[in-house]
Amino acid sequence: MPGANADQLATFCAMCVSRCGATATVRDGRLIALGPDPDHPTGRAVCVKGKAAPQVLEHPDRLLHPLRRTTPKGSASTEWVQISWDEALDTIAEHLRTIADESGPEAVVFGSASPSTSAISDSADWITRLRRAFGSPNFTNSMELCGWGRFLASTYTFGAPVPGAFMPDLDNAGCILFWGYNPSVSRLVHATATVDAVNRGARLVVVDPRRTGLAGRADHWLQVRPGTDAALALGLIHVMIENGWYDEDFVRRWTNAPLLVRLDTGRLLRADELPGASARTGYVAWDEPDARPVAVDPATPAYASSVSRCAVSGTAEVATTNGPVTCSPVLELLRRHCENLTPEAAESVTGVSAQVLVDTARTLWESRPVAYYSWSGLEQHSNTTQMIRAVNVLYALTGCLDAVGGNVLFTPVPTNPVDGAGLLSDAQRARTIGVQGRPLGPARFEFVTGEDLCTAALDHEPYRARALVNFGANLVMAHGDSARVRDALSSLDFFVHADLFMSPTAALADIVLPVASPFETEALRVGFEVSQQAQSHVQLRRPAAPPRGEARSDLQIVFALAQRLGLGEHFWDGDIDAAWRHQLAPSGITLEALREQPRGIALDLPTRHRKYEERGFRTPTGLVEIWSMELVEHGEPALPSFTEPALGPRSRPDLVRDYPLVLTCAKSLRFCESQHRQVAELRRAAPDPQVELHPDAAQARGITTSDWVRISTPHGAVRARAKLNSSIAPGVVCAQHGWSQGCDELGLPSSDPYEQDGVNLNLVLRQTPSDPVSGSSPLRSSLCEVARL
Ligand SMILES: Nc1nc2c(c(=O)[nH]1)N[C@H]1C(S)=C(S)[C@@H](COP(=O)(O)OP(=O)(O)OC[C@H]3O[C@@H](n4cnc5c(=O)[nH]c(N)nc54)[C@H](O)[C@@H]3O)O[C@H]1N2
Ligand SMILES: Nc1nc2c(c(=O)[nH]1)N[C@H]1C(S)=C(S)[C@@H](COP(=O)(O)OP(=O)(O)OC[C@H]3O[C@@H](n4cnc5c(=O)[nH]c(N)nc54)[C@H](O)[C@@H]3O)O[C@H]1N2
Ligand code: SF4
Ligand SMILES: [Mo]
Repeated sequence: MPGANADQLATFCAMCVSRCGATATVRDGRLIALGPDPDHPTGRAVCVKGKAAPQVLEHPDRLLHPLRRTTPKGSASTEWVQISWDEALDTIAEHLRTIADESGPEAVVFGSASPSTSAISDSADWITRLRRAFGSPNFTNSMELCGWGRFLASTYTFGAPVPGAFMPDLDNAGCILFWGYNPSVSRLVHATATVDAVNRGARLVVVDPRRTGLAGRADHWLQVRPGTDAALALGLIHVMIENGWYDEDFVRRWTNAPLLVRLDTGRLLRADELPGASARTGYVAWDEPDARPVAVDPATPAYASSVSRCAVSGTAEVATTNGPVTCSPVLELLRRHCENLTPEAAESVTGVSAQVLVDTARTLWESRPVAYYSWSGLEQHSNTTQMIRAVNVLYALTGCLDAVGGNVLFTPVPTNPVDGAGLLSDAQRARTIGVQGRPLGPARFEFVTGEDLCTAALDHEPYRARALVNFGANLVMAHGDSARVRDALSSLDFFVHADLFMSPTAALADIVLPVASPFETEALRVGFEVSQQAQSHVQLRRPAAPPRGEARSDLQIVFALAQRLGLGEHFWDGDIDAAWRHQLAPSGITLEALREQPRGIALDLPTRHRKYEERGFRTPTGLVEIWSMELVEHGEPALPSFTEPALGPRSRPDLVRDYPLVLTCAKSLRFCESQHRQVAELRRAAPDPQVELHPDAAQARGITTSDWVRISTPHGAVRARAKLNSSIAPGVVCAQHGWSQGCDELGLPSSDPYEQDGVNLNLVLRQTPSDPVSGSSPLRSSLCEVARL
């Protein structure tokens, strides 16, 4: 019990993407407990990790002072000496300036932990601002593993991040579709809202190789073979088109379905290719009543009435300035593209029964509006971009985007952007590492993949990455081939790492900075994302306890570093309050008001739906791009396409004899990614890494529950404990990444992340063969064998 003299402080937990509204119990300057705050829009519950926040904060392993390495990298043991903040900041600034002078600011890569697994969301925009003010286009934060599909890949279909920014309107959905997403583990606030929705009668569809969490409550659980999700989506699209289970008005008016494609070039036929029409803009469709091609321009008011008469099926010969060409509307080509993926054919590829597939397509149609979310299950594959495109096109057919109960861009609180978009020149942006190899990939948006970071550091391609300024990211544990990541980080001239704990990545740094826990710092949160109510909420989180040792918030570090680098003019000369005032100005909410109301202030913002009706979609055609010209221009398929996962049983039959099982992975309930294993309260119930496998697969190998087993891939072997799960297919196993930390209180030693037969899964996975568009790594469908130890 909190006991006497305890104060209750309204706050929110920033430890993961859920960002749960919470009540902190504080006594004698210590955080004693964290509980839910039901009056907060995300405050219905806190999870085990949130409840253990005091133990994370007060853990004896917290970093308390800035440290400088005294032993060379690569030596048997690493030693550190405590230094002052002044010395740390001066040393950092001096190294960064020297490297920028010698090699250009792009030689300095910035990095951070993912905002979904850490409190970096408090300061992410400011870290980006610092990077841009410094002049570097290079930022690494696992974008290709965590956010590509939700945010950036979807821009090639919708011109906007769906479902990353267009969030599922769970309160009003008729049908909720979770595809490779398990919010019961990963985003508590979505899990509670989904249970409410199901209780009020919403239908639920879950696509997951395991029957986890909410799948147990689903109307349809689609047990997909890992990495074959694109085939499943195309199979669903097949059924939807064949049965007319799609929103014809939306598809005609707001997707490029009626536009004609030249079958000879695979390009959309342009209006200026029609004879005698050199000045015309736009594209061409086939007017059905008049049986002739017509120029149509999605940017004009006449477009809607023209395309309402136009064909979305068939083939026609069209006279162009270069002679006749055979053309078909996009929807016809999509239909043909999916023709062979009958429910039965899709079943043979994906393992999802034909009947379940048809029933699911019917539910999606009959229970609209559909709200969906996809996440890690679709992110970490060699064919991620096509998978995402397939699900995006499927979603487009429902016509539910930005509709009540669909995926909605909730109205944000108006603020001044602070990520410094204008501070980086186009010339510098063009230097992003990886942009030449994958021009449509994360590098286009200033994100450097793990693979490209290693190549730049080790092989100096496209140029040498010489320094890393890293806020948290545990790169060694996050990426496939941990040993290569270690070698890459060790090869840097200078590496500064800011963290709460010494991680395997931090251990490779030259300087380590102690970061304050989110419960020890002030942070401004504008919008809690998941609903209009949540998105209207602004909160200035107050510290529940003073920072331990000399720890500082990431924000304070960013502002201090900016001063030392001579960039103070972009950082209000180090005055964080002034910066926040600038950010908040358009909202009308003052810092003083927020400080007085720790639970936060909600604006009364109306939700506006179907905003595309005002300004179209931000794609090249202004329409939802079922047919993507941008992808075609870069040699990628115009329609979403299925390819077998590169390390799967059908692509690599040569490996199947020794590695007959498909290996995927999933997050742990009690830990975020590579963190939190040092906390006894969390570790006690999950002391060892697990691998889930079907009882038949276990029996065939003489494995019983809780046995230690060896997971072997072509790259080595790691250990885990067997967990029998009859809801996973017999040929599939699901492991956990992120294990290396010890827990002194429980007498559990830490484990060397580079040691064979250790517990770091990513040691035996690889960053390649990666997705051709994004560079996403095949962490979720590769081959393995499991044997009893
Ligand atoms: N095999 C496999 N690999 C994966 C994944 C997978 O599912 N399977 N998932 C991938 C995904 S989705 C992601 S996001 C990455 C995760 O990789 P990371 O983004 O590196 O996340 P974590 O492993 O949680 O490590 C976060 C680090 O940041 C520190 N930290 C926590 N809070 C803060 C803070 O507020 N400030 C600072 N400065 N530091 C902080 C922690 O102590 C820890 O050292 O891993 C990826 N790797
Ligand atoms: N407790 C906890 N919460 C977290 C995190 C954490 O580590 N722990 N990490 C945070 C971060 S960084 C992220 S990115 C999010 C991720 O949140 P989620 O995406 O929910 O994370 P996972 O559980 O890794 O993956 C979701 C599901 O994908 C399934 N899956 C695996 N392979 C495939 C496949 O090939 N196809 C399909 N369709 N599904 C597949 C898994 O069985 C799993 O149930 O969670 C955030 N929240
Ligand atoms: S789900 Fe848990 S760790 Fe994540 S914000 Fe909520 S309480 Fe914190
Ligand atoms: Mo993530």
